[in-house]
Amino acid sequence: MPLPPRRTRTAVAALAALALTAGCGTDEPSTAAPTSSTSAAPGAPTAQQQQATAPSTVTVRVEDMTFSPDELRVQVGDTVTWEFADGPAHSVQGIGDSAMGINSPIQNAGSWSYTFIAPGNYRYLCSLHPEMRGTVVVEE
Ligand SMILES: [Cu+2]
Repeated sequence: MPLPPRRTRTAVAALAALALTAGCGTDEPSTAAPTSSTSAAPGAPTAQQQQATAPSTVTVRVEDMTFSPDELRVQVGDTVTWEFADGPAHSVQGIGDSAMGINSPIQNAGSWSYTFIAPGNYRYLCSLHPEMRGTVVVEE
């Protein structure tokens, strides 16, 4: 007895509306239009997009018991790759809540990458050698 038939009717109506909307969209040749308009007309209101540079990758060498460079500046969206090339094994371990995602395995060869998606100052150390420290400054 608890289920009123009204709910079902509403759901059916919503589904029908969705189907109608989808039908409208597929009728128009809308797939070709946006592609040609964006490539043909580099419009004026895209100043913010033009300012943003393409994401890049910056490399930090892990050797001689140091991170080199031990401080670097990147933009939001950039990736930092740590290249491990030392006898002893090291890790990259973020310091503090905002750097929790920086957490590489312990390794003495190969590389590990992290993409920074929020601005801020990220400090990190090697969990095996806490005197090994570095900073990544991520700018908007
Ligand atoms: Cu280390």
